[in-house]
Amino acid sequence: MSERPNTGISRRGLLGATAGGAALAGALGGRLALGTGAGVGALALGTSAAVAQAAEGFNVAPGQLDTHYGFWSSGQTGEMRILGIPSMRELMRVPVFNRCSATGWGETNESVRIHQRTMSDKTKKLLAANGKKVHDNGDLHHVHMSFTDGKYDGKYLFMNDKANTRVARVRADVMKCDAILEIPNAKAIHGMRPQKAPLTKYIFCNGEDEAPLVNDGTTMQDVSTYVNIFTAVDAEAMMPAWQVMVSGNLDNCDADYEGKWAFSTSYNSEMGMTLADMTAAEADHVVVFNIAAIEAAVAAGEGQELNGVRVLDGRKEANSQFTRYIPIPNNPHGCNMAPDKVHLCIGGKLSPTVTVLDVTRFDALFNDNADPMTTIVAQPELGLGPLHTAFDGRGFAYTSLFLDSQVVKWSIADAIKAYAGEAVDPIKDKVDVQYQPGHLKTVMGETSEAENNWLVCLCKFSKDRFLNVGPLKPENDQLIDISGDKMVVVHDGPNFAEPHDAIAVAASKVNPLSAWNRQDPIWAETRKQAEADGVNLDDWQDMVIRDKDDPKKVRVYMSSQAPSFALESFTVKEGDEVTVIVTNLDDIDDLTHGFTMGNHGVAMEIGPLATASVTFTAANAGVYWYYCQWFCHALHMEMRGRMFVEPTGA
Ligand code: CUK
Ligand code: CUA
Ligand code: CA
Repeated sequence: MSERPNTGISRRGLLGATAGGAALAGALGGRLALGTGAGVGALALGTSAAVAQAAEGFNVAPGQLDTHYGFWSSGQTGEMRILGIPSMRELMRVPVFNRCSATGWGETNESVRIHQRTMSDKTKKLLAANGKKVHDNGDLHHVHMSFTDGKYDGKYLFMNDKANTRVARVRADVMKCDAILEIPNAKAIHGMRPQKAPLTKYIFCNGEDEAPLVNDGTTMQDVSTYVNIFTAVDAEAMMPAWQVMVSGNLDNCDADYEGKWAFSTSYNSEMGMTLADMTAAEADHVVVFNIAAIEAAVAAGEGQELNGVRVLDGRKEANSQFTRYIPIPNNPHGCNMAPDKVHLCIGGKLSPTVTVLDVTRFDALFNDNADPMTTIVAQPELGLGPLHTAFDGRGFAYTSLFLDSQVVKWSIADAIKAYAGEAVDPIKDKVDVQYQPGHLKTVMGETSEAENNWLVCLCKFSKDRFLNVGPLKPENDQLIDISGDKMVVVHDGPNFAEPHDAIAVAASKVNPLSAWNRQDPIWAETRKQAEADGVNLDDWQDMVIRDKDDPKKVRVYMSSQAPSFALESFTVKEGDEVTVIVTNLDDIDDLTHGFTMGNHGVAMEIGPLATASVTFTAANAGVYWYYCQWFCHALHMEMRGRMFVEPTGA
């Protein structure tokens, strides 16, 4: 292990030097006492023997496999990443909201259809006006797996795009995105969680940004017309199921283990438009959504229909049975349901506390109009900038302290005792992390099957932890051994912009295919077109077809078997709209081909037994080589052919 300082010596100095630290410290406005610093140094130091022992467990030798999948968000990169845990090796990148040069995602017809399938007409028009097929950026903060009975079921992964108000689904059998939904009415989907029980019927989606409900420019200067929208998306159909207007904005969310509630934090209960206004109140709140009441109202046709979605009014003044508001200090952020199925932990961010809510008391909020404060069972003071909380299977919680650059381990039971007046310290350990942690995740910790082995801590700053690569530095995803009494940081993992969140899933829950099923629905439309053209995609066949109705359109069908394409060449005319459809007939493990058309900006992946297609406009007359860009065979370089583009009028 290197001798990087792991003590608190330079931590506060570094903190002051960061943009994030400075901004937050400023926002704090001296409201907080620095009460937690003193005991930290003694708690934080793991012995080097413990480090060595823990590091041993994290080492996955060549040829050995990780015990867990990690599914990582990538923030503004827009993709989902798969890492192995505990090795922290990156295993795969799955493009979702981004344009991918390797796979052609965002450009292949299959991916463009997935992007466009559920877009509103207005969005399509906007995109057409921009001359763009899809938004090819995204800000992917949260990845979560589908549940059955509070456990991961290995079926889907869901993720948000804060930048373009979207949610997407990745099929866990092939690890490809199969649906992207742009959510109407809401703005900036941030917090996003699948329903945990009885199964994932809904994806709960927080709208973070306020806007007029009918956002057509007529009232945009009048903040009193702004609302925030909570959306439930039907997880199978990937269409909006219903929406609820709320007071205040929405940040992070989670759901309970009975399927009764969803809950969301709000940092802007003030409905402020400036930093000063957004931090003005001493307390903001958590909104509790009553799913049965909402479903009944939707079935009864209450509320209004807007852009194809039923919208109910759950704002405070509406006094509905849809929502309740629980006061939480102060600009809260994280929202994490414990695997004990009872306790919901809310990170205070500007407050040094985590507020613990007992969700079994939520019935009384709706049935008896109970005082919301009666649901609060603990409020331990843990340190500065508590953001997110993770859980193990032993009743311990682990909270990231952004400003302190630490993870604090605490006992939920002891925090409850302390809140009731007993003289117990809920804090069991603190460890320094490098630096400024956001989300942190235990293995299976957001399910009822939480494990006690690893904690992944996603740090926003890496600063001096890696070789300097210029002004833009990687983030630092750290692996922490939590199996003993003391937490031990055992691995630093540089990662590109910008993982916010991750989940860790036992390998036994995830069983992807090694080759595609030839009938896969992703290329169903391509298959339909092939049938209409009289082409059998399942054969070693090649065909060039000029569309009968639109003679500018040419479809080129070819299969591939290492090391050749069925077509050595094909001929089109200048300006033709050319669609190349390639089927990979190789079913050998890991035998992916590619199709790159020279000087046309076109490249795509064709996995074993997959069909993929891409459409482009043939450039000026001449010969253009296409080639397979995925190294597939000793004669891979020879896997190429020519496109002859004839001059117009030839
Ligand atoms: S948020 Cu980024 S650290 Cu988008 Cu879940 Cu808290
Ligand atoms: Cu096929 Cu390289
Ligand atoms: Ca606030």
